[in-house]
Order: sequence, then C-alpha cells, then structure tokens
Amino acid sequence: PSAVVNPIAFHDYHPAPADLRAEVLEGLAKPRKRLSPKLFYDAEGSKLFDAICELPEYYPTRTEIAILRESGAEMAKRLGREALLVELGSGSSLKIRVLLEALRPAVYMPVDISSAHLRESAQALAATFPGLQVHAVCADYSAPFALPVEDHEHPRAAFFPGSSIGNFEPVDAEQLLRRVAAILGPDGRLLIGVDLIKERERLERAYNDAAGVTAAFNMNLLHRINRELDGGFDTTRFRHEAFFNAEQSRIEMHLLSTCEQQVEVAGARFAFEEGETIHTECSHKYSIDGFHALARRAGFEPEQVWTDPEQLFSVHCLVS
Ligand code: AVJ
Repeated sequence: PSAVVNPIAFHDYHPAPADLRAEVLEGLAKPRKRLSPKLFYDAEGSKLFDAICELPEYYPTRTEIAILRESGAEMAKRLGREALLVELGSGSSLKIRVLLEALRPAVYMPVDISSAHLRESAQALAATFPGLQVHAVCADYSAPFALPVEDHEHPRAAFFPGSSIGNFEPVDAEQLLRRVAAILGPDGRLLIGVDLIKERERLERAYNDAAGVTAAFNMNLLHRINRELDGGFDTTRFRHEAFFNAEQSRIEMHLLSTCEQQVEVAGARFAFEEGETIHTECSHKYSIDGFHALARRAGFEPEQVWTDPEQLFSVHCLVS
C-alpha cells in the first residue's frame, strides 16, 4: 500500500499586494534614487535568480547546500526531534529537502508571500514526505504575523536560508530576528544562512559574473518597469554596477545612467545625470562574531555555527 500523503492546510493571511507603481514613483523621486530588491522577482527575475544560483562565480547557494548536506544530522540534533519547522520564504526547495531529510519534523510550515508558488511547493513537499503535516502560510514574513495553529507539543524551529537576511539593513535585520524570536517563543531554534565577509575580488566576482546573468537580473528591473508601468527606460543607456562597500560591509548593486537623460514612467518624468545611479540592492556580509552580536541584540543566543572549509558561508543555530 502506498504511504499516506496528507492534504496540505493552506492559511491565507492575504498579504498586501506590492504596489509597483507607488513604489517605483517614490523610489525614483528620491534625491538618491533607489528601488527595493523585492521588485526583482517577477517571473523573469525569478528565472534569472535561479540561473545566478548555478553560476560558477556565485558561491553562496552551492556552499550552503554543501554545509546542510555535511552537517544536517548535527543540525537536526540541535533543532530537536518532532519539531514544528517554520520556513521563512519557501523559494529554496533543494535546501529545505536536504533539511527535511535530516530533520524529519512533525510539522512543516512554509511562509511565503507568493500564493501560487507556496501552494505548489508545499504540495510537492507533502508528496515527497508522506506523514509530514504541512501548514502553508501565505504572509509577508517581513511584517508581523502569528502562526496559524496553537501548537505547544512540538519544539519550535525556523529555517531562514540563502543569506536573505543580508538584504535587510542591520537595524531592520535585528527587528526581523526579534519577530522570529517572538514567533518561536522561549527555547526555540533558528537555523539561518549568512554569507561571510571575504576578499573583495571574490565578493565582486560573484555579483559581476562573466556570463552577464547578474547584469541581466539587475537590468530586468528596468524592463519590468517598461512592461508593467509603461516606462520609457532606454536600457542601452544604463549599465549594471556591483561593488563591495567595505565601510558598510555590503555588496551594492546599482543601475548606472551612462549619459544625461530624462525618463518617463507612469506619466512622471525623471532626470538622470551622467553617472547617476538607481541603487537596487544591498547584500550585507557578516563575520561570525558580527552576526553573533546582531543575533544577541535581537534576543537570540548563538548555539553553534557551521561553515565550509574555505569559510565562504555560515549556517548558524540560534536559541530564542
Ligand atoms: C537572495 C538576497 C541572498 O544577495 O546574494 C544575487 C540576491 N543579487 N545576485 C544575494 C542576489 C544578486 C541574493 N539574495
């Protein structure tokens, strides 16, 4: 007889849909133009991001997966048997599979803002892990939310892979971690992937790949604005720029205007100087000690950290 596939429970918190028009008009009107990296991920942008993860220069994804494979059993011990495992953002199906394999939690609760993507990936996981209770939560994890089930019989754990925390400014990262601590309650565990500070060359190569995929990912934001907001960006007059800002310990991505020009978007007109940029992303890099300090400020106690032999990437277990 075939194993029982539990139907998934779907909890829809109806996260506010992003208002692309308002966000773009506001971001481009700032004295230093900026757009949120959240806006990268339309269908085309999500495909380009998947391609980035396969690039030889882009070490974070494959390094984190190798760490999960290598130390999954130890992580499972830390997180506890029969855990309730919350995943923040469910875009990383290979990583969660490696962790579920090692951990075998009682309940898996993926939280994601994209309803269709969430339902699909939750169903696929329920089919691969018979007996696993899946509670999918459609919500914006960067805003406060409560878990949909009162469950006090399982130890609580959360998984936040991919160095997604790096997209947040340190003060916002701290606030987000504080909320995760509140969701976990006392003695919960957060397993979180964090990209490490390393030589500038290695960092900058990861965001300036030879095949130009990261450039296409960045430029797709202008194409998206042209498509969805009837924007007038001439993409031949902008170029991708990514560099390590050592003072702030972050990779910055920008779209640089190669000439003086005016661009119309949704009926508004924006002037660019030659060399002026739209700042599109920050990707913060941490030392292990620096991340421990951030975790402590957010109410967590560092319990264990795993890295790869080259110390490129870290996976932390934090106790709430
Ligand atoms: C998904 C935010 C972790 O910062 O490395 C990859 C996004 N941007 N290449 C990162 C990204 C350019 C990625 N994060």
